[in-house]
Amino acid sequence: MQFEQTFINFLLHHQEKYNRSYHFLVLMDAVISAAKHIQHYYLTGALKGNWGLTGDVNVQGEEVMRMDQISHEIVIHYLKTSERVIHTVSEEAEDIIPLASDNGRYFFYFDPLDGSSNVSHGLPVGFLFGIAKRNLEGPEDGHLRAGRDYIAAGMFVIPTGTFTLALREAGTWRFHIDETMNYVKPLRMTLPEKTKSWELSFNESNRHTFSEDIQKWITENENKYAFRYLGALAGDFHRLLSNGGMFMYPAIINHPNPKKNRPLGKLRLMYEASVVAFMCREAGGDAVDETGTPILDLEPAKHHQRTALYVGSKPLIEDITRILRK
Ligand code: FDP
Repeated sequence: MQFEQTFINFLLHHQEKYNRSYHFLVLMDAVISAAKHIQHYYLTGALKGNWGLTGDVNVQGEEVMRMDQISHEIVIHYLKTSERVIHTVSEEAEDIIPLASDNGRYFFYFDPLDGSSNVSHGLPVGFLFGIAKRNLEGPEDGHLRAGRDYIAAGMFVIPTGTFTLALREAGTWRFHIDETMNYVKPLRMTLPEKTKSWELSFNESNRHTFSEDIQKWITENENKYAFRYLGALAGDFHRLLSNGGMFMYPAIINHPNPKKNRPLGKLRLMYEASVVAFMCREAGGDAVDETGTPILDLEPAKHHQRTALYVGSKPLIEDITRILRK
């Protein structure tokens, strides 16, 4: 028989080694429980009718999917029972949700089920989250944290059973779900330096809506790398962490219908871009926005703020940053 180290055992040792409190363990136990529940509902979704729409439209004007709603409720339930979260931001809720406002220790920013175009097909989607800690030295004002202040960020790729967690200054680690529904076998992820496996990932159908400089960069570089696009950030970023290269969701500024321009890009700063930027930095990579500013330095003014995103291997991010800062 072969046994692998479990995620909780890995984390216990991590907390012990760095002389950290048990509070983070309590929170991560809640996160794992939530992910397993989402996984279950997603796997049985086709049979139970969970892959469809609720009939409601959310604040962003998008049709709400049953799985979005179920996943949001699951995560909120477990965050509440952890009693460790001061407030949380969910992609599925218009307002910031206060939880353990007085005694909480963390801020939790999440997208419970990212990659909606994959849901009705049962293809990979993601549960992404970023965690920041309250000010322990003085009064806490509850301001929204920039990615550089996260202490951890992670993602579950559902239903593939993979979980990746980055811990501040302690690396990015990947786990796989086993037959007992435990996440096991920590593997440290480092972006490969060799360019042979690098891939480019972006929505090709948007290409002519990008800035001229970005279009030119793509034309000059596309033949050097393979091209992959799943349409769900967690899945695309999962490949990137193993193979290297760059995922991008640039600003849309040249759409033939100007009403469809998205000068701030599409992805959300707090629970999408900062999450993958944090994981990428811990794996040796980098991430910038449309102005070439590091994603992790962006201070959120609003909790659902959008940003353009270029994330991946350092040499490619440095190259694209030169173009973006021109
Ligand atoms: P989706 O809107 O399908 O939920 O969160 C936004 C996101 O998914 C990302 O997961 C994904 O990378 C991107 O949008 C896909 O957008 P396009 O369909 O415009 O390519």
